[in-house]
Order: sequence, then C-alpha cells, then structure tokens
Amino acid sequence: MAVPTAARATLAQQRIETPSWAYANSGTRFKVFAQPGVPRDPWEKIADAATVHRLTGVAPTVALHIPWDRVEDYAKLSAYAAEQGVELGAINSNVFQDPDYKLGSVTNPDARIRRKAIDHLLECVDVMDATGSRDLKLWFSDGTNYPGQDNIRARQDRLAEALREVYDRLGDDQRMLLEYKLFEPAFYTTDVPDWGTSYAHCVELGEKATVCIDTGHHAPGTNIEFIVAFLLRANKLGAFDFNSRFYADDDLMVGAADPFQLFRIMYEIVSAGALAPEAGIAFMLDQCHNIEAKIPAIIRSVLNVQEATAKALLVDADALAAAQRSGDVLGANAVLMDAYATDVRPLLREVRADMGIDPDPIAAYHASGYQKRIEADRVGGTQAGWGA
Ligand code: PSV
Ligand code: MN
Ligand code: MN
Repeated sequence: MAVPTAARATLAQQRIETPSWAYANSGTRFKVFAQPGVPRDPWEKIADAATVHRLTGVAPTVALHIPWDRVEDYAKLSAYAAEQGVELGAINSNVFQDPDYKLGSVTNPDARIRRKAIDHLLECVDVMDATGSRDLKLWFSDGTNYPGQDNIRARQDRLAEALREVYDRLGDDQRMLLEYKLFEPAFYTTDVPDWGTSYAHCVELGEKATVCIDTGHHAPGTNIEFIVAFLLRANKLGAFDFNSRFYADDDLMVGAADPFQLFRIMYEIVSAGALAPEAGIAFMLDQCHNIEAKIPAIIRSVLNVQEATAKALLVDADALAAAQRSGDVLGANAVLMDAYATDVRPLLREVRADMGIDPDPIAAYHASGYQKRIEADRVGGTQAGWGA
C-alpha cells in the first residue's frame, strides 16, 4: 500500500500526553507491587515523561494530578519541565479519596462538603494559571449504593451548580474536560455515568466545557467509535483517556486488549480531520502499570496509539466513499479491513528515522542505561495514590 507523504508528516506531528501517575507505584485494592527506581516526587515523574518523549518524539506533555503532584511552586515545576523538554498538560482534580467524600463530593447532600470539593476544583484552576495548562480534567466518583439513598435529581442539580461555579472561574484559554464512568466506586447510581450525561452538562455550561472519553469507562460491548463520531459532530469531544479494559476500569496499556477498537476510534478521528493539535482534542493516556516495567509500558502504549493512527491514515478515503455511495457493503468493509491488516511498523520506523530518533524506542530505552540509573539513584518511590 502506497503511503502518502502527508501521512508521514501527520504521524511525525502526532501528540500523545502521558500521565504522571503512570510512572509511580500503583496496584489493585489488594496489593501495590513496588518497583525499584520509580519516581519519588513530581520532578522525577516529569524526568521519566521527558525520557518517553525523547525516545518517541510524540509525547511532549505530561498530565499532573492534584494532590498527588502538589508542590510549593508550580511555575518552578513548569520551568523544570521545559528544561527537560516537555510541558505540563492537563490538571487532574481529585475529589475521590478524602473520607469526607464518602457520600459524594460536589453532589454530597451536605453543603459544607460540597464547598470543600468545589474549593479543591478552584485550586486546580489556580494551578493551571501557574503551569499554563489549558485543561482541567474532572472525574467524579460521586454516586449512591442503594435505592433511596439520595435524591437522584437533586444530585444532578448540585452537580450543575458546582460545575457552573468552576466553569465561570476558567480563563479565556482554559477548558473543562468532564469525564464519565459507568460505575465504581458507586454501584447503584453514578452521577456522571455516561457520555450523554457529560454532554448534557457540557452543553449547558458553554463552549469551554467538553467531554473526555476514557476508553475503559464503558459497559462491555459499547460502541465507543459511535460516541466519538457523535461528539465530533457536536463539537463536544475534548479529550481521550486511553487505556484497555478486559473487565472493568482495568487501566491496562491502550491497544493491548482490543487494537481493532483503537483503530476504529482513530479512524473516526482521522476521517473528521481531528488529529492535528489545532483541532483541540487531547490524546492522553490514563493507565497504571502494576506488574510490568513502567517506562517501557508507557512507550509501548504510545507506539500502540501510533500504529492505530497509521492504519487509520492508510484507509483509502476515495475508495471507501465510492463503496458507501454505491451501497457496496462488503467493498466498504474491505477498504477498512485492508488498512487495518497493513503492517505499519516499517512505516513508523521510517518516520522515526526521519525525525532523528531511534526507530525502535523500546530497544533504545533498554540500551540507554536510564533504568539502571534511576534504580541506583531513587530509593523509596511513591505510590501513585490509589490501590493501597
Ligand atoms: C479513576 O477511574 C480514574 O482512572 C479516572 O479515569 C481519572 O481520569 C483518573 O482516575 C485520574 O484521576
Ligand atoms: Mn480517566
Ligand atoms: Mn479510570
């Protein structure tokens, strides 16, 4: 299959954001398996993210999580990131770990706790002012476990009120990303359980509010690319949190469980012309590497997104449109499958060579000596924040 020059340029310019917490120790609710050499503070997480960017050339930003990455001076952290060759990306809020939030954060029946949660979200906007970050990412664990536990409609009102206050605090160049998740930790109702709920709140809020699709946050069998297409058309897709799921919110490497789904998602993006940074969609990873080596796993994830994107770029748009117009069901499907079946690894190796980086970033990482260095230098790495 001939590879258009434009596709090579597009691949070289792709941007994938890595999450600070993926570099730190993490685990399940049963056990954290600590690994040698993991970062002990946000500075070291940024150094690891910069290493991933140096080796892949397409991961120039790192998302922070407050309070896990809380520091005295965010402008200094931002300057340090720049020295390392990366920028600080989305600011992730956390209103899901404090015991005060047992019955909810911004939807809690107690006004005092709602105030505390909103104040944290406003603090995150202060952090964005200092770091120059564009995006505030909101994920709420709020919900109920038992029928009758709380008033479902009242909780929506409280949510809308809190979102409005935070939205009104955003600067001209700042945005709000509202993430949804089907269930967990609440098992009966979740206050933002699906894209429709997130979308409705974002529409009510205004143009600075958009939906974040975490690929692991759906019921099995959900057609995620349909959600992507719908939100793209409505101009309400702000970001992805990429990861893989086999069962629930597994946070495994993106493209590991279902590379075909990742291709279908990236095809919707490519066909809508929404891949370029100017289109305003943040392509982020949201993963935890509990048992595998973290930096190579993050590099692998970046490569998986690149491979899905390369295949999406190879879809013969004219042939597909002609088959669709003439009602050629099998022909149209074949055009898509031909692109998916293409081995794009040689192409990506060439793209990397043209970018002046090693064509095999994982081998380059192992050869670099970085892992040995961090294992020797860093003693007593911190936990990402959950799963103790
Ligand atoms: C919890 O489910 C979660 O994985 C959400 O997806 C957030 O994006 C992430 O944690 C970081 O807060
Ligand atoms: Mn997420
Ligand atoms: Mn999640």
